[in-house]
Amino acid sequence: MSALLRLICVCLIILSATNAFACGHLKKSEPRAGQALTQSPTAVTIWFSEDMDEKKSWIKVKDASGGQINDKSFSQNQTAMTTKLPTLPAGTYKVTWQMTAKDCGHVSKGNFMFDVR
Ligand SMILES: [Cu+2]
Repeated sequence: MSALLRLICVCLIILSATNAFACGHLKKSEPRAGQALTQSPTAVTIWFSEDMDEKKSWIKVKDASGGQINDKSFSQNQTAMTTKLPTLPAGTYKVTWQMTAKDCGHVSKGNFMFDVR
């Protein structure tokens, strides 16, 4: 392989890795990660940096015992995922999400907690 070809090859690998990393990251959430609320939130919303593929994106909210307590629904513009919640008793809750970017199909995932006091 010539030096030039090798260089192009390395560049492509770096570019694709950077793209994968940049795709569909969480911009903000409501409640925020680690937030302690004095009242039960009515919903959890996560805003993403890109449009998502609805069929391959999801959000789950679980209580301390691991029981899932939410349904899934999406906003219209597809960069935000909102799920409605029933009235939550005091406790710690874990939000787990997966987001598949519509344009490139890259999958991002993450989780965060919030408290109701
Ligand atoms: Cu991507």
